[in-house]
Amino acid sequence: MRTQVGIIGAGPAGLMLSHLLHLQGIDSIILEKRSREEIEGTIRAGLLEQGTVDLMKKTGVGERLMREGHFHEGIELRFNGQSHRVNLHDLTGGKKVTVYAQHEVIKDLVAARLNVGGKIIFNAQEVSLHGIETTEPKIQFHYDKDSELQEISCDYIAGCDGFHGPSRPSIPNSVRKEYQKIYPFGWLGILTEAPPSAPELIYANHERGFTLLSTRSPEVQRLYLQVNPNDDITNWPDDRIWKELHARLEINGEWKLTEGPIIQKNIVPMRSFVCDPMQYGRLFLAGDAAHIVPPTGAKGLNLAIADVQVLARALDTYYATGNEELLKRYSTICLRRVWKAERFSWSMTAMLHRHPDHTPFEQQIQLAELDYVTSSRAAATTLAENYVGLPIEWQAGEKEETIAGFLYNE
Ligand code: RFL
Ligand code: PHB
Repeated sequence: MRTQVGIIGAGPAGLMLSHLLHLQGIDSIILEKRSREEIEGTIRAGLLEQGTVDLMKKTGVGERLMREGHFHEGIELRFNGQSHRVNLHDLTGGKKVTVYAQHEVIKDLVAARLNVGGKIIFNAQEVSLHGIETTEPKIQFHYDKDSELQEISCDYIAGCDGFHGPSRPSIPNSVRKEYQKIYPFGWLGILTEAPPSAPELIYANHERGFTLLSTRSPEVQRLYLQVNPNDDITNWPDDRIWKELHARLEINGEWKLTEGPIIQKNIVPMRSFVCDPMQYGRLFLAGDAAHIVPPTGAKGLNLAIADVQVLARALDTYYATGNEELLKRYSTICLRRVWKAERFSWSMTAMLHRHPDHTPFEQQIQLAELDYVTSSRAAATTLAENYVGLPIEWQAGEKEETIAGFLYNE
């Protein structure tokens, strides 16, 4: 088999890249180790930045998102028994965020690719990368455990295979620098069949630990509790979860949390991670394969989408003109934005969680920070512009907005 760009992984990064390349007339094949049902059913992210929504709309995959997504102009921060609204819309000159589940994004992108004959090989086994330092890199795999070895030759490989995939380790250790921080807490996430308890997302700092209240639909809500990352989900029967949620979300006044049957629950650990560079030879990493953020800033999926926008444009420039200059700068362009998102996600995590090793002094500093971001317009603006998403900076002075028209004519 041969294709121009071999893509490993059918997450948001791999699928969006394949979709953008198709719009630019560039051929790709996606290799995914899981089944279509699995990738379309995995519950993960929920919050899309304005730029992600705009890209989906502009490239023809935003129809259901515009119909079923929930558009939010603000978020609520709770601490010391009080509630404070951060008006994202006013503070950012009219930007919003959208709640639309990651697996719905996946369904829309898979459908868009398959509708136009796009090639996604599901259940691909033992995927491996070869010759990434040559001009004809190859991806090998098996259709299933007992079938013979297959090979795809390509011009470039996009490693969109998440944190545990084979792409990042294909970059030699001597070239790759990795930065990591492991947090001493995890998130217990639930889905519940209940009506919304609040019109906007609530991020709550409480002495018992952090809580986030988010939504999915008028019938299903998504909530998270800070827990010990090594805790077992069997220690969390439903009544314990509700008791904890009520306690941590309580405020002085009328507000009440609405309960419902819990239909899904799990615990995920939290880490920050960056791989530098994000490219080597003819291999380009995108999304979680290159970087991880703790979910408090809601940036992971959005960063994955920003990476592949840069990669799609760089590949388009190369195929149209033979100029490799943007491809060479791929990692540098992406990492600038990645590190800002890392900083924001780390700072939201630090501000909102209970840290097991914090002294009373550090707890007071944390409350002072929350007081500051909810009482100073300058501090609230900093939070808001990061939360709705920073632009891609192609080079000094040239931001995302100036590029959108070039890529996709509306
Ligand atoms: P993915 O989604 O992990 O997709 C990688 C794909 O590669 C496949 N794969 C392989 N395929 C072939 N061969 C192999 N050997 C392979 N190994 C792996 C996998 O099966 C998979 O299909 O990476 P991608 O595309 O980079 O997307 C990243 C996002 O999924 C991730 O950053 C977000 O989910 C993070 N995240 C959030 N991001 C947001 O922008 N907004 C949010 O509100 C948000 N909330 C969250 C989150 C992540 C969470 N968890 C579960 C960590 C909330 C949570 C709880
Ligand atoms: C979600 O709805 O899953 C969600 C929202 C905001 C976050 C993280 C997750 O910061």
